[in-house]
Amino acid sequence: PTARYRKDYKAPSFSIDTVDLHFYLDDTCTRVVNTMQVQKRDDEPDLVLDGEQLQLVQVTLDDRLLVAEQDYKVGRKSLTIYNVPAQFSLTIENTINPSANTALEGLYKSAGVFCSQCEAEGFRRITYFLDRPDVLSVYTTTLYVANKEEYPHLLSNGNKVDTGTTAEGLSWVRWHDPYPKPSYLFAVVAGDFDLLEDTYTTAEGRQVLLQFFVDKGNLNKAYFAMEALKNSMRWDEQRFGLSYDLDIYMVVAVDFFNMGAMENKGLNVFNSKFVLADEASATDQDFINVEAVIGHEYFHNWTGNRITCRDWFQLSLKEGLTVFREQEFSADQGMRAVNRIQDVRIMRTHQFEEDAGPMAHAIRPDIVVEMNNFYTVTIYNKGAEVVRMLHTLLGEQTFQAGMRRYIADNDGKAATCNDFLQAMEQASGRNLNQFKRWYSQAGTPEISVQTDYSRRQRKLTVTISQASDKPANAPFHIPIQVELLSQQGEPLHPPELPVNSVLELTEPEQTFTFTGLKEAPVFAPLANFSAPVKCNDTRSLDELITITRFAQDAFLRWDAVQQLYSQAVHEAIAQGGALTLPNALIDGLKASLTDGNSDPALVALLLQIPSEEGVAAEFKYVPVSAIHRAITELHEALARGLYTELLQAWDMHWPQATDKQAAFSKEAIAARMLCNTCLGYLAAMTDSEAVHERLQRQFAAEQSMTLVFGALQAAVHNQHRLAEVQLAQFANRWQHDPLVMDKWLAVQATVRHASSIAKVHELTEHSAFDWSNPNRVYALLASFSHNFAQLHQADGAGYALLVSAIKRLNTANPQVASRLLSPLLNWRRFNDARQGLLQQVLSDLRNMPDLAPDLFEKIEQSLR
Ligand code: HT7
Ligand code: ZN
Repeated sequence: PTARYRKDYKAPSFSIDTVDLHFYLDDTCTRVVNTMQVQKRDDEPDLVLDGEQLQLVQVTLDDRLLVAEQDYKVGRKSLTIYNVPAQFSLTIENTINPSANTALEGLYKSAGVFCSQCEAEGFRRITYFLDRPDVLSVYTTTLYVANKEEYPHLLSNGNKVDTGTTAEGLSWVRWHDPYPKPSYLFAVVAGDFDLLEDTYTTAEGRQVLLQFFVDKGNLNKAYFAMEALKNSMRWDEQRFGLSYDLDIYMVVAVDFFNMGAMENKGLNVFNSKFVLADEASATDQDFINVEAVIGHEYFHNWTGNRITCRDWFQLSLKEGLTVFREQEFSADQGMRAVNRIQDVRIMRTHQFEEDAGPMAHAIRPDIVVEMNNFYTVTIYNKGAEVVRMLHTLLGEQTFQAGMRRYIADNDGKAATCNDFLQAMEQASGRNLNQFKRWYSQAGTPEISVQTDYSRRQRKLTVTISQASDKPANAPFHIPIQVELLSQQGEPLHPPELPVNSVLELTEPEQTFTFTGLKEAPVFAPLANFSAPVKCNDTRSLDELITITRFAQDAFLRWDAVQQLYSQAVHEAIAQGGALTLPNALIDGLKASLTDGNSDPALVALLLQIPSEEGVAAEFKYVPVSAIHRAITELHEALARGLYTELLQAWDMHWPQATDKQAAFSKEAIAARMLCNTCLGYLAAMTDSEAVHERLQRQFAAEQSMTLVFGALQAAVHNQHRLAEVQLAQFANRWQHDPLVMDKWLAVQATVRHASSIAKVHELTEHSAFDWSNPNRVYALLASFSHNFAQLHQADGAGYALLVSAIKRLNTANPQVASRLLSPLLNWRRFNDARQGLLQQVLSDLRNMPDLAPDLFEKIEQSLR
């Protein structure tokens, strides 16, 4: 495998203006006939097309059948046509084997359905092409099948323009997409589905037909996704002024899919877990995820499809911006603070970890071996944080003006991150030169804050400095939104505090002064997590308690409690002794639990302690067992210390949690969050009859998977005596539903106990598990890979388990194998024994014959 560099970008030597594709669908030998109108753009004599795993049949140029070796050459991953004219028509005929395609990239056949996945570089597994995002073409696609009954739905991008039957009796359907698009947005699907239809009229008056294609018998599980789609369409018109641009929008839900969903123009393909949901089988979080992913793919229609990426190094241009839009959509649906806190947790546990490891990359990377390895939390989530910082710096109005400018200047084009920044600069009149470093520098800056109050001058001096974990980094432009509180918790607005409360840190160290303060205030930086940075916290217990009680911003309140947990954990680890929690924290949590007026969702989040993985991310050298012990103690200390209040809160919120009239209200969702959180602690009190009774009652709440699964998880994770029987009952009830059984697999893989390794082994043999389905593999093995202390067991048993799965998937599905590998890469952060074990397993993997490039790239980076 060879590396590609961003600096080497060269515009394509040819354009392909139209593509006329004919697919003669067959399980093992699908024939593809591809006619392209090609134009030369410079003086390059030969046309070199990408192609992988294709059987070439013949090539015709302007009606002349070309001769192999004389007119063209077939390489391992290319087709070169010699000495082409300035303008010509090229027809390529090739065959592919969809049934043998277990990598789920290109055209594959799984569970009776033909389905394609072309992003990032899958189109080259369908036909020879300039498979790069800056070649935009208008596609016409005709699908032929022998048996119409087996494949009543033949779908592709754009509008259906014709149907018919050939002289040989093949049924066909033709699609035409009028919008020029890159090959990665191309899609075909053929299968038998149930179809849910609706319409949406855009603000411009266009009537759009909305269609959801789902597995037979699942229609009633598609209504929520349909509503989510209509909500997304309306929201994008209202908040961004963007309307849909075709007369039809199709979504197909399939069970075999490597990622969440794919935004193919007019024909989204979704992993069924992000479409299918009903109350009995899906949790509230599943519903929230469906809404978010439906929104995300829809929003790509503008940010990704109408304006696409010039090259794959610019991936965050579409993904970071679209995640930002998706996050804002979800927030505007009503639980802004809860969403924000959850997004921050993802950043801190996963993105900070990636940025500190061997695969660290900037949101616009400079070097890539396997593009599939770059669909990362950095490109997506940190990319969204960078867009959010721009939003914070410019404000909603100016940001939207920048968006309008970006769209006006780049519609129908393949753009770069710099094009986006330029539009923002032009709309705001601001110089974003320093801000641009967020695009080119990897790593997580750490800010340190020092305050100095002068009573005589009534003045607060705040010195903020920034340091980077990557020594070569130049200082970042960091927006720091702050709150100033009096000792009694009142908000303070000294004249020097900008109206938007955002301080801009641009130097390695900067001083800010605030006057007119008659007592020392509490200074709370990073409200709303205004920048993806770490904060070296030296605040006193009293200050943190003041913030937890009085800060206006919910994130700040939550974060202060997280600080208190973190301090307790770090002290216990440092001293090797028992973990103790400040009384003020316990008292505050008791008050929140029993206060009928506080938002139960936020109370639930306050009670969410850091994960082992999250704590590990705070250490340069990770003390695995000590972290495991401290987190166990923290969980038990809260369970014991809050026992009465947890029971009281569960009882107080149970009626709302089970209110059938308001099942989907924010209030009911919040109540269920808190009931589940309470039970998650209470189940640690294994001798309590009161807990036993509530665990049973909640597990029996059959109408709500949120409650049933919440009870199951509480019992299983706390190894409560009800666990085995509940697991058996659950499996018995849901064995026919693979998406629900994924939860059953995942909950067992995440038990924080040594037995989980044997359990996962055992479950790989269970009928609910299937090595060929990514959802099953993620549910069992990816879940296990985040069970931190078990993965890193001192004897290496956790590594062995994961590595045998990776070996098995290396050739079958490299994308999935590569995702499982990530938690093993950062071996330098562990003790000598673990370092040895990890280096050994990584070298074993490296020596495998046919090592996939996806794995090669990560292993090389890790061992270098
Ligand atoms: N743009 C898509 C990214 C993607 C993908 C999706 C499904 C299977 C393989 C894939 N490779 C890349 C999804 C998105 O961000 O919306
Ligand atoms: Zn996306």
